[in-house]
Amino acid sequence: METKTFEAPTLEEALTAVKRELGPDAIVLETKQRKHGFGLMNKMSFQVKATLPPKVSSISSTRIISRKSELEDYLATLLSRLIRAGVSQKNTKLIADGLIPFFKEGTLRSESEILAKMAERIRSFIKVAPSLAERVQRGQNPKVVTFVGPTGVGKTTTLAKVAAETLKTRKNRIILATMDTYKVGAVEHLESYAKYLGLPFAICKSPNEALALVSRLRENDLLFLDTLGAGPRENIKLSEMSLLFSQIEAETHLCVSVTTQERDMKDILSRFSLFKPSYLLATKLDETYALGEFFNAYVNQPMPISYFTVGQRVPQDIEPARKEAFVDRLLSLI
Ligand SMILES: Nc1nc2c(ncn2[C@@H]2O[C@H](COP(=O)(O)OP(=O)(O)OP(=O)(O)O)[C@@H](O)[C@H]2O)c(=O)[nH]1
Ligand SMILES: [Mg+2]
Repeated sequence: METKTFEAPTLEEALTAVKRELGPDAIVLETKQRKHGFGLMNKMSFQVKATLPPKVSSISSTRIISRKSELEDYLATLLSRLIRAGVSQKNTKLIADGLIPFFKEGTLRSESEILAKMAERIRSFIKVAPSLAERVQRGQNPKVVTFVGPTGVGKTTTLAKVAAETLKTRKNRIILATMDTYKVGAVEHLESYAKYLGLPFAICKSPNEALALVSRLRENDLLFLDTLGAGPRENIKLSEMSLLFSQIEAETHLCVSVTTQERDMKDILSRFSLFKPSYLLATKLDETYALGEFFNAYVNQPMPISYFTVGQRVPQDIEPARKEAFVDRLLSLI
């Protein structure tokens, strides 16, 4: 708003002129007394510079517009983080679609509200299960727990971590056994964990030996059975093992490394579905910031996630799967 100058013989008259022209809200910026002429002939006058306050509505609307675009920028930043993490365009849109109505309604008024809504939206695509230790604590333990999956994803290491966690509940006698008598050093690998944890250890050279071991289990025993890694194309190995597990009613955790490409992960999920796994177990979260491909492969899966493994150390590098931890990692917040 421009300033205007008013002049009158008295200050009062100048201010009245300001009020008449600019109204009661006028802001006086400056007043000056001026002398005209010399000696007895001089005359005084008063000059007032005034302006109007900026319209309240124009302030608030510009603020709302600028705030709105800041918030839109923030939403765009979060969405680009998802894309950078490998979440597909389709899934990113699916996540964003859940936020847009709230945006339009004006319900999301700060960055933290947007983040919370987005986290809630992502959480809605994920299912997690209580940890085995929690279920054991409640007396809901299975008799046999197995870990299946492709070679090298961390099945043996994870088995030792979960056994160690369950051991803390002191509810059951825990036994470790392996069916992996093919790979050099595989027996010694699990045996060394059994020794470390002070647990009994057994070797099953065939499905029949595994069946016999299970039949000898006592009430409340909990057997952790390690399997040999099978590539998704090794159908015979997979079929033999799945047949055995269906006979012994094992609780099966399908282990996948989150570093696996989406296409391969989908292939693994479909080939290992013959085990009817109860849980998906996500390994090696420490090895990547890009959880998007895992998310894409997982989105339509019915299985809850049981654990996240986050490093090589046994027993500490494992967490019961938590939706919040997954979202934080997916959005690179931790
Ligand atoms: N960085 C990282 N490495 C892991 C994790 N879990 C396991 N590993 C490592 O992955 C490698 C393979 O682990 P194993 O437990 O032998 O994997 P496996 O699935 O039993 O392998 P096979 O029996 O050969 O199929 C080892 O070097 C582990 O230390 C994890 O969460 N993070
Ligand atoms: Mg192994």
